[in-house]
Amino acid sequence: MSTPILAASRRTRRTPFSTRVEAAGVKGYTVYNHMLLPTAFRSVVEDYHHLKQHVQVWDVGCERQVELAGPDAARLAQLMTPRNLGKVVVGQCAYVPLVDEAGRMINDPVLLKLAEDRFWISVADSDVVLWAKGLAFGLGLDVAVFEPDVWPLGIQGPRSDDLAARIFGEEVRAIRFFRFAELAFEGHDFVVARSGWSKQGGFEVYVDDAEKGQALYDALFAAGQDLQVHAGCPNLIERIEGGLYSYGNDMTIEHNPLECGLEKYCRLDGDHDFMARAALEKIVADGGPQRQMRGVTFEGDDCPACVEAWPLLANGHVVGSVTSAAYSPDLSTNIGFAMVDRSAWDIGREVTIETPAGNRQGKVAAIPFI
Ligand code: THG
Repeated sequence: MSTPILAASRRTRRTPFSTRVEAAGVKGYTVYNHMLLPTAFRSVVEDYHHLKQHVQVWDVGCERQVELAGPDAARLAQLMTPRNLGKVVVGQCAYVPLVDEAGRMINDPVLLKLAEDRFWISVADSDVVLWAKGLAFGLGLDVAVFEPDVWPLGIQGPRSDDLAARIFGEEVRAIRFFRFAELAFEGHDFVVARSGWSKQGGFEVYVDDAEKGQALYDALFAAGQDLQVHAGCPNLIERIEGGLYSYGNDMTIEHNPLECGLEKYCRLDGDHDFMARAALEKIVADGGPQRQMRGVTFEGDDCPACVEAWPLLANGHVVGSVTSAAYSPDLSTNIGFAMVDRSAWDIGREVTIETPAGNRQGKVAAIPFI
């Protein structure tokens, strides 16, 4: 059987960094927000060890921004999420489930409050800009909704503070988790946030000028030689260990945020006005979610990639499905995420997973694994 290739075209949009990523030896791409996202450089396992020890520069330009600007920007942002945005201040990021009127997950972005009347919604893989434009028009809101040319560039790993300080100065170290500051590099101000899709620490630079961003990319590599800086990307193993969910893989529009373990970001108290309120209140009144995201650990050889959900069984009955999985070198076991029915979701419950490489015995586990 031959491995099919994914053909590129204008629709699989490149980023200002794609040429550099290819020069660094990218081994594969996936498509995210109609844009290229690297999946491995040396190998997923080598990248994993390197990410946990050193520092990597990530082309996450596919984390597109949906900008809301104007007098009704704050009102529209709040309508889209059950998280109470009332306490979010300018200069702050917030992880916000976006949920529709039926309680369905639309996306799980990071929101940046740039000004009282201006936000960036840094989206996962679904077309939030179209939904937001429809809401703004349908409700007659006074707000501009568009996708600006902004490409996040990640600096991730335990040495990311040291590398970022060489480029942006020592003040970058003072940025707190999920806060951002505007810092200059070669005379251009970049939004620099302490955030990113790994648990190894780091920053995301919101590049709003392609040429300046390319100069920044090159400077990071030049400055980080002795730190063993390497091109990297979100790592499948590390993100499962750390409990970072992937919209489209682990959760979709078929799920509500309470099933996804995102209740911490859903406030039903408070008087903030969001469109999913009645739907989420009904789920709670009816006894809460009937299935929920869990970890699973399972034995056997390194598991194959989970490109289709795998059935999860308890006592011979299907009680859920595994949506992401990988072998964890640091935990010496296979780990994954699964949506599991209430009847089998207790931690430690013995389960069977039907992988394409055969059935595996495993256990329901808590998230995060590390
Ligand atoms: N950075 C930016 N945009 C993004 C992502 C990102 N868009 C797509 C995707 N990632 C969105 N998903 C997530 C999921 C988790 C987190 C960030 C984005 C995350 N969560 C923190 C954690 O789990 O530790 C919790 C944050 C909090 O409690 O507020 O960082 O990575 N720009």
